[in-house]
Amino acid sequence: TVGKPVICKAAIAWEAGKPLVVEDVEVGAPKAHEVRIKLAYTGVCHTDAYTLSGADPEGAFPVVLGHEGAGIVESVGEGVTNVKVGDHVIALYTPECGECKFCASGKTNLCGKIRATQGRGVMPDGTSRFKCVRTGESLLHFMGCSTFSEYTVVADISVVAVQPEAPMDRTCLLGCGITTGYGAATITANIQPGDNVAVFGAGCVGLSVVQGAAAKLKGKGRIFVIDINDDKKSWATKFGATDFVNPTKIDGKRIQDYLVDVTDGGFEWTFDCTGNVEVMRAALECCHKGWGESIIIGVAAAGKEISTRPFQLVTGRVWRGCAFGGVKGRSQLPGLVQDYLDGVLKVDEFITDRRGLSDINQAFHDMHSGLAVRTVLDV
Ligand code: NAD
Ligand code: AHE
Ligand code: ZN
Ligand code: ZN
Repeated sequence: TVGKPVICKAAIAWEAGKPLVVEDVEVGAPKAHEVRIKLAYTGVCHTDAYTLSGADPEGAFPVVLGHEGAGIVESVGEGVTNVKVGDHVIALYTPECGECKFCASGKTNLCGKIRATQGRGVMPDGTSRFKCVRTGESLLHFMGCSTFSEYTVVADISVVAVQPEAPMDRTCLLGCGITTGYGAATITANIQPGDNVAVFGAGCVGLSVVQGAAAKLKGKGRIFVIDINDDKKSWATKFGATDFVNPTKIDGKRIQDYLVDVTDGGFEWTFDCTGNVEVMRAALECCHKGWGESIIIGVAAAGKEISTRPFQLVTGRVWRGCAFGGVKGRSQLPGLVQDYLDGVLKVDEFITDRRGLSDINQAFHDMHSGLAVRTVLDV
């Protein structure tokens, strides 16, 4: 197939708010500095649902969604040196070129090299590698990954080779949810033993923050999980939370006031893993006066804005955020895969269901109903 298009199945999002349709697509051959991946497995992240819902200001249709995928390199374009045919790889929605202003700064994982084209749903040369066989229409890429397809094409800086002994039905989840939360706790934040931590939202991302925070606290300090779904209590405990609060069951008190009261002043670290701007405010306002930091991970809908009294910051609280946990994909993801192989990082425990690509709409349904932490799709 090298140098030729392949025809395969992909789940196409034709319109915002409509179910995906699994049908034949043509996936073009990789051009210079591009890599075609035969995907093995993909997770379904809340951000896929967010963009599908129409709430993403960058969302455009028709598109092949998905950004939490692992697979095998099927072919490479001219000039690709970082991966070769047969490598087991994870797609990176946060690429790492190593050369742009962002990468060279050493201060951030937000590579800028292809961000503009990625946001427009096209490859770095401004064109798409996806075409619908039935209609002949060109389809957009998503977050530089498009993993809801048997084959995809990504930029070479958007892919990392990982240990082939690591099972891809697990490592796909390192493509977003687990890395995002674990990285936020272990790389973006500077959690010390004895600190108190609050995690709002116990999905894959929030539970991964809990896992990372527990690793940093080494048994000293508390980890509160705040979720409106009581079923998440046992999940939170499993990953190391010490306390669980359902904010709808605290006698009408504001959650931030309740939490400040029960922690003698609030938290050293709080994390929003919901995408709800009211929750983000509460997460900031339950930080400890003088030093508490709140980290926004959740993605909010178009038009939503955060607010608080500036006094909250004047009195020493810090508001920040991160993408992909602050993790540099090509430099740091193999290390996380090794942690998984060494039994240090829990991954299997996040998988609540396994399905085929043809069942993808059920995976979205189970996410919205609160049943799923992660459904892994066998692509
Ligand atoms: P998820 O749907 O699996 O989990 C969200 C959890 O939040 C659920 O348990 C839900 O019950 C809970 N929740 C919803 N509203 C709440 C509220 N008002 N108070 C408390 N809990 C509430 O989602 P996920 O895949 O874990 O993703 C979480 C968020 O992180 C999403 O907004 C997603 O788009 C975002 N995200 C951001 C990044 C990043 O790099 N910044 C990466 C991945 C995901
Ligand atoms: N497109 C949205 C923002 C979406 C967003 O914030 N995406 C996160 C990753 S979510 C993964 O599940 C991210 O990486 N952001 C940094 C970036 O450069 O996109 C919007 O509001 O326009
Ligand atoms: Zn994601
Ligand atoms: Zn870069």
